[in-house]
Amino acid sequence: MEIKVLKNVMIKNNSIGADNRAFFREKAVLAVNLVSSPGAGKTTLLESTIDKMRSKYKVAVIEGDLYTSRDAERLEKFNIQIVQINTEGGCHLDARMVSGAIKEINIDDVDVLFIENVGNLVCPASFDLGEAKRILIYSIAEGADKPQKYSTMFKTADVVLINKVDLSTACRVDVDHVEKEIRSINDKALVLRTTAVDPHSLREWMMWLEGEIERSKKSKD
Ligand SMILES: Nc1nc2c(ncn2[C@@H]2O[C@H](COP(=O)(O)OP(=O)(O)O)[C@@H](O)[C@H]2O)c(=O)[nH]1
Ligand SMILES: [Mg+2]
Repeated sequence: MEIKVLKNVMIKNNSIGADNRAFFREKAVLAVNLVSSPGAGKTTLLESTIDKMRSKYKVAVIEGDLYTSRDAERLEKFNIQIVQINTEGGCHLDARMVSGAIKEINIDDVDVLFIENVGNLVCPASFDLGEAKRILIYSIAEGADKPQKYSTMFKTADVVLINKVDLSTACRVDVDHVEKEIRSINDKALVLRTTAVDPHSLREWMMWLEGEIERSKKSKD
């Protein structure tokens, strides 16, 4: 019985996720779902990324958190559209929450929509939000064994950013080894190394992102 209930929840989620995806396509908006453990660097990456791109592209953000609007407050300085979702203890965003949030956004004024998911390396993997791309930020400070331990999350990512590489020596983590582990789980994902606090480290990430934004704009023509 329990299994059936769970199955129904997933079917419903996938159906709303498909509607969200169709909506984003129609509006030529690149929707990006940022997933990670708590503290891996999602908001920091957003701060550095938005700062670099906001003169060129129109950005909106959906912030997902159990409680508080702290991440949304960190992004207020950019003067962009931000919607906060508080899951009140829920460990992930779902497609219905995103569907509600996009009603609060003037989507005609958006090129790229970042969705910062709840920090959790398990649950968000199973919930399609209707995003075009799923970005997993994995911080090397979490330890080299986490990709294998939380492999579902790594399998569903389009891009894996190995973040906090500036801490590799202090954390005694061999970044080449970590990258090999990730590639052995998902050989299709783009794997990049970043230090989100250092905007200079984000060149490849920005190139990839801008390429995807341009692609999604063209798909409308
Ligand atoms: N040294 C270092 N610290 C980072 C990096 N990225 C994020 N941080 C720090 O990690 C902490 C958590 O980052 P935050 O962006 O809030 O993580 P989130 O919970 O995934 O949104 C903050 O103190 C950041 O300054 C990085 O690449 N290197
Ligand atoms: Mg955050």
